[in-house]
Amino acid sequence: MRRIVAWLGGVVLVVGQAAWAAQPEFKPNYDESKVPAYELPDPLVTRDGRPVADARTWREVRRPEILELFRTHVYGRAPGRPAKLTFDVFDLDRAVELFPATATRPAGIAHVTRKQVTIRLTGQADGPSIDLLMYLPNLGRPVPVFLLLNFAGNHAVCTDPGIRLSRSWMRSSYPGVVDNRATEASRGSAASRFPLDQILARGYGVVTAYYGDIDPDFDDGFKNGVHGAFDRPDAPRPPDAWGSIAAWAWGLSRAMDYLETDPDVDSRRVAVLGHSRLGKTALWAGAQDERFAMVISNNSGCGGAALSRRCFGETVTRINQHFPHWFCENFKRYNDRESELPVDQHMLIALIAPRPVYVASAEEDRWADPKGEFLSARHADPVYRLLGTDGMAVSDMPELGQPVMSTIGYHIRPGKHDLALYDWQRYVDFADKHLGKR
Ligand code: GTR
Repeated sequence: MRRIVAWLGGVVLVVGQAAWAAQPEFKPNYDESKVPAYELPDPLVTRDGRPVADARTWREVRRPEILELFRTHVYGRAPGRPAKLTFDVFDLDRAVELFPATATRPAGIAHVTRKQVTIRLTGQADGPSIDLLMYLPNLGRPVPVFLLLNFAGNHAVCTDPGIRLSRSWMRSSYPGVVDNRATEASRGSAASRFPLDQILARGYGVVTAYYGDIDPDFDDGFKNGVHGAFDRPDAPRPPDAWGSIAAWAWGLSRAMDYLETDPDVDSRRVAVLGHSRLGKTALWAGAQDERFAMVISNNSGCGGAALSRRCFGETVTRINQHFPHWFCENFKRYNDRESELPVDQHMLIALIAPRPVYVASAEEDRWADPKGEFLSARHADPVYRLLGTDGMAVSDMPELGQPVMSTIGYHIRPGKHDLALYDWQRYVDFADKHLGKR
């Protein structure tokens, strides 16, 4: 674990695992004229220089090649589906009164289904597990859902006392968290990010899990969480071993393993979504796991939708220094050498093609580089078009509050880094358009 120990005239001294290192204080660039000139790797040219001119070459050669590059150089390599995965539905209530009826609310939405499921990753009661919380509209048929990890525990998404209080490690700075454990006082603390009534009234379910169930978000040398359970303790950690983002993404695939078994869910219409570091996670999960029919990145920034080569706001160096556990060790080779990366983040978006993908930015979230987020969506367009979709309908960044709803969707809204009601409303519009007819 690195710790800041002293400031000396703009130089931060940090204690690393083995040695002292001096790093200059990080000053983000927010000046468009100082963005370095850069050339992006072409998603439609193979590593050995062959053009990719048809869907088959994309599918059989270039897509696997790009996936492998992201595994090796950026996020690291996760194991597959564990052999002994089990699902325990420990709560099912088909008449939860989350939303008392009002004159304006559509009939039938007052009572919804709440379901909670423990996914045991090693099949053993004392092994790592993920608790899923599900709210589903009672429509008498399997419903499409939004699947997202949350930052503060399932019990934080609304005040429903039926939600199991998380027992996992949690950041003590969160409301109602004491000594890194949730208390009753933390119920509903993240409700603004979960406008459940609006989403369910439009016919979609919400499925969520606490990301710390999968891997606690601090640098512990990969001892806790799923790394501790699935890595070989005796072998040295390879430079392409999975970091925390890869672990969280892997956890989303395990949630999908469960959803495929649930008759209340239309598992062919699952949109995976995430905010910020969990937006990076949703993109990587959706890129790898084609069971996700739609992928949504909310303010995901560096290592998510934003192009690394622009070095605007948060950079590869800064993210690797500040969050040394998020990516694989190899990614650190590209600190201040973004131009040497064999990929950039437009290729992550391209891996999702031809499935609908939506990238969203916030005007004041300059740290995440809104323009870089737009551009990577834009530069995935040739792959989407090669695969027969309309790609991204615009070439220039749209104005605030002017959502683009082509197969590659995008918006930038006024305001701060957050998952806001406006964002959710656009995601439901996008799902109506692109998932509705399946
Ligand atoms: C920041 C980090 C971003 C973003 C954000 C979040 O500190 O620099 O990359 O992930 O956290 O997840 O809220």
